[in-house]
Amino acid sequence: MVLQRLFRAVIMGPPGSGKGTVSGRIAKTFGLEHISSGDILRANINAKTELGLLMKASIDQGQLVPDHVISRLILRDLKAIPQSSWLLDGFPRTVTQAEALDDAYSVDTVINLNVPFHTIKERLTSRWTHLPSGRVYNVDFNPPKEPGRDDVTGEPLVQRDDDTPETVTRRLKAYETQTEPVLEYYRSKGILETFSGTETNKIWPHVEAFLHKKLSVVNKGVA
Ligand code: G5P
Ligand code: MG
Repeated sequence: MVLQRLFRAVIMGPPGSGKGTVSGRIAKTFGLEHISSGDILRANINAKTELGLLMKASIDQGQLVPDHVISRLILRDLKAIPQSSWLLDGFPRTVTQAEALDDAYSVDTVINLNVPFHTIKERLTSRWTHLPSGRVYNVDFNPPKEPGRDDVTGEPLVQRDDDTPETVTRRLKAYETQTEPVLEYYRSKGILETFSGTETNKIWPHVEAFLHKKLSVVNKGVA
């Protein structure tokens, strides 16, 4: 679908709910630029930047990094792509971050993946990630063509340091206390759309149909 005006979306959901997986499909189908705060932070850790080294301990322990750090990072990246339609994955994660985003941009829609916590815990311990691209695999759900290697580059896959059972529990707790209030924030603005289920392949057709409808309205508004 060719967009006639810029479209700005956010995808939310607990750790492991499939934000990265669904974002990849949205980016491919609708041409939105996928910006993942977690991928950006991990790229900094991998490149051993000052910021990456400072944030690594919090991330490995399943805690959120400070609002001002992540807001500055993401808003700077968005400023660099003024002519792109985008999908933010993992940001905002607190009401303070949502307010910082609102001050700079008007968000068209927020997709919320509502997946039960017990489903998530199993997934994360069998996730493999290609760090440079953020592509994710799962031993059962979407295994790589060659074990341990990224399908596109052939480079090695790694397990994230924060995917241990203890850290996953802490990440889910942080989600409940700090991120769930953001759902209410967007619900009260009338732009939250929730998709519930336990399987990405069953959730995806609903997300796709919703975005087709939403984007055709956006395009009509311009025509
Ligand atoms: P991230 O990187 O944003 P999380 O914790 O929000 O991390 P995560 O873990 O990346 O989210 P996801 O993107 O929601 O999960 O899920 P995914 O990767 O697509 O899917 C998870 C696994 O399940 C994969 O292996 C996938 O293949 C598999 N899968 C998908 N669907 C199915 C299915 O239907 N069935 C099965 N069996 N498997 C499936 O943030 C990381 C850290 O960075 C910091 C924080 O410390 C955070 O903990 N951070 C921030 N801190 C403050 N503010 C922010 N805005 C921050 N952003 C990041
Ligand atoms: Mg992710």
